[in-house]
Amino acid sequence: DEQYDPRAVQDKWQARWAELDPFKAVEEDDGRERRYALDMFPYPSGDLHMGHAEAFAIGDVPARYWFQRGYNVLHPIGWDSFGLPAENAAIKRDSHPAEWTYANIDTQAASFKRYAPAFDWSRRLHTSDPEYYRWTQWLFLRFYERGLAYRKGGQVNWCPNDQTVLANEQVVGGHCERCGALVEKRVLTQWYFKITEYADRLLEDMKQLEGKWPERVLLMQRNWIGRSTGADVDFVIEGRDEPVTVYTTRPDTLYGATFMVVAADADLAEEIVAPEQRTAFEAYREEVSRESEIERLSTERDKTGVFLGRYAINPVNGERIPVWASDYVLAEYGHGAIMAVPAHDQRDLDFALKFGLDVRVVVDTGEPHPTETGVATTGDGRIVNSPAIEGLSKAEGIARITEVLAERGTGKASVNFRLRDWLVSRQRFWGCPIPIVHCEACGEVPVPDEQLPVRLPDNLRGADLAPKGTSPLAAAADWVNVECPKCGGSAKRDTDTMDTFVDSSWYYFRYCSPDYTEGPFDVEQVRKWMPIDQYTGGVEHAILHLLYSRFFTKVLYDMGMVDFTEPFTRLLNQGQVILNAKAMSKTTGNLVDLGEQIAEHGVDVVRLAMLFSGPPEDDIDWADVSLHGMAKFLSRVHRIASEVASDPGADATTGDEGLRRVTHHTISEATTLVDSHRFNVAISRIMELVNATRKAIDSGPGAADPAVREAAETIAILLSLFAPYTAEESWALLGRSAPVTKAGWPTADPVLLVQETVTCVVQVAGKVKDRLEISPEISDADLEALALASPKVQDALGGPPPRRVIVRAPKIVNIVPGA
Ligand code: ANZ
Ligand code: ZN
Repeated sequence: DEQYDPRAVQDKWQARWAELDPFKAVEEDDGRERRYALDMFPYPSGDLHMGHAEAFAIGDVPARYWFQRGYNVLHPIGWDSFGLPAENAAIKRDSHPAEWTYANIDTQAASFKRYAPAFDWSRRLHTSDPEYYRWTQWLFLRFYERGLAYRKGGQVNWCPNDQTVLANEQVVGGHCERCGALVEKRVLTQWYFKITEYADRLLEDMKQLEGKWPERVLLMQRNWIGRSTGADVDFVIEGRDEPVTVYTTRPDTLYGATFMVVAADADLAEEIVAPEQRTAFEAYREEVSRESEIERLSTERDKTGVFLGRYAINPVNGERIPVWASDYVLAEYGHGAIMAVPAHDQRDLDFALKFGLDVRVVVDTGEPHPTETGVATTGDGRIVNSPAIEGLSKAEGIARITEVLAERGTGKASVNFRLRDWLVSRQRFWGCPIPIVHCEACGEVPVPDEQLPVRLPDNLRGADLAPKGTSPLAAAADWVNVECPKCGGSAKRDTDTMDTFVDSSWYYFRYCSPDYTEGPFDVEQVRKWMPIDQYTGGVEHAILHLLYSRFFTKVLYDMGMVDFTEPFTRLLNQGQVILNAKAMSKTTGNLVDLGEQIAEHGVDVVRLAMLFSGPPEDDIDWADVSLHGMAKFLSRVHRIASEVASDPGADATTGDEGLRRVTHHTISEATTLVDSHRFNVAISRIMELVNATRKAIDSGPGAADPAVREAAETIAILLSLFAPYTAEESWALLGRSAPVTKAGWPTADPVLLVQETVTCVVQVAGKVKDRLEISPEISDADLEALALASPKVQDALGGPPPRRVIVRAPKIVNIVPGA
């Protein structure tokens, strides 16, 4: 018979689904429970690629499952449509970034419609629409009012290629997260969001996510926030009035501090360097300014530094210790200066050994002296050479010395975070304008809400947008020059735009009421839909997007706009699609074209291959995937549906019990497997059901048996989560009306789940001695053991072991007794 072509039914069903619009979320309460399934929204960088195909196939499974279960499901789609690639394309083509952006969105939307995730298209949004970014600006102003958006000067990360500043989170291993260029430092005045004010809560609230988010994402967030506890200790510097404070996690080692190190690029180093050391210091600082943070913190590198010609006084013993400058101390962490304890800190030890500085053991860990081994002893032990805390353990020592310092007024307990404030301004055009006006008389003035949105000018294009280190918006004179909203005097608009991560920090709220005009979202709708039950997306967002979104949610909570503090209840990170173990992403280029794959194999085959290849978290090597196998399976499904010879509504209970048992076992297992995201295993169970059904048709009760219909309908419904076109086509062949998506998830009949038994006859020397109730699937070996263990058989055999045992599972066991 001719092979089914999954491509043949796509157009028909796509049109039919568009008509039925089956995936619309219902705003009103209709008695159904709600579920919110969200996929990380795409950036419109051309057509959809293989990575999208995987992510959206995975994200679609829970959405379709919940539809089947009768929930009121919100599964929206939109575009993260501001950003640099659009601007670079516009420069190249002498056009406006909007042209490229919206053309790509149209392309992706068309591809999505064919790929057919169960989206509610009516909620579609684009972050570059003024209707959307009006509210991004509104939120910025609320942050501003709360002191959470502020401007400050200082050293920032600068991408020399993209000609813009970057947030710390966008610097990966010292390189620009987007283009890979080596990031430089510049001193600039920029806008920041005060995410550090939420550091404790970002950490604390992770308790809500334990076991629901991937452990590695939680770990990455925890490390990024980097909470550390210790003490601030004040050291007097000879010849300086103000003491210098250092932050230490090991105040118990204070007596072992043999020198102090100041960050080479900290103002303090510049201020205290002695005249005779200035030339050496300045040369060194110049060298350091060219290094990345990663290089600076590396423990592998040889230590470098310069003596500042000054001395500090240890507050506990009055000892005079030299002050050095080095790059391994960071200006922006703690106080930009440390007390160095070479015996118990490896970096300090490396430094001391290189420059011949003292090493004094103050914690006896039982290990050899660090100068002998070159290894600092960092573990617990008995504190020595430390009059105020002699003999204590590490923990006791930390507690006690902190008290002593506090009593003397030379120190206190302290908490530090690695997390820095989020730098949000960008010197680029295609982003959300910062709604602030700078007035000569009034300073920073927020644009009044009723004047929002501050729209991007539409007369800039092509070369006007070329990166030059300052915002292209500055060139639009008629846009920049405005009346001050406060005093009416002449003022200028802020010409920076926001980091696009600001746009994506709140889009999922907007989906709950995408056309709302009274605010960023309708508080009531958000209360009904959120938090999000399932969020699916790439692990590349493990820090950036997820941390920022969590921060936004907490601010909205504090504003009284939402009643939860974590936006994403469950998170699933899909793996990557690779080819012969080479990463296939937008940066490395697409080695396999999704459009071509779909044209050749059809949507269902591609989706099924994505889902069947392994657990959703694992990478998929496209070279290992059997598209032919997927097509063959779908063909078998289709053939079964076309052969079923009973009427819809036939009474399944009158059908073949063996097949019914397989069907109901499959339902039961598929339910558990989908619930636990083991989609690939769920698909193998469906495959087994297909095999059993084939067998029932060919060599069992036949195509007219109602159990065969029951199996075929079950296959169609279960398969609708993974291969929607074939599922729908099968459903139609079975005489059912579309859409299969809402057929309802089948429930397993518990009676059919109970293990069936058959009776096995056990003969000894040709005489029936026992009857055993056993599983029909029992192995010969198990049955033999069971038969020999029977007391009646043992009686009949007497003492000696049997001569032969002939097993015909599951019906009969024949035993020939021994002599
Ligand atoms: C003395 C000491 C003795 C330290 C010892 C450690 C072990 P975390 O956990 O990351 O907070 N430190 C402080 N400020 C620093 C800076 N700006 N740049 C580089 N290092 C800095 O680490 C805190 C520890 O890192 C501090 O505790 C300090 O070294 C160093 F046996 O002080 B410690
Ligand atoms: Zn003014």
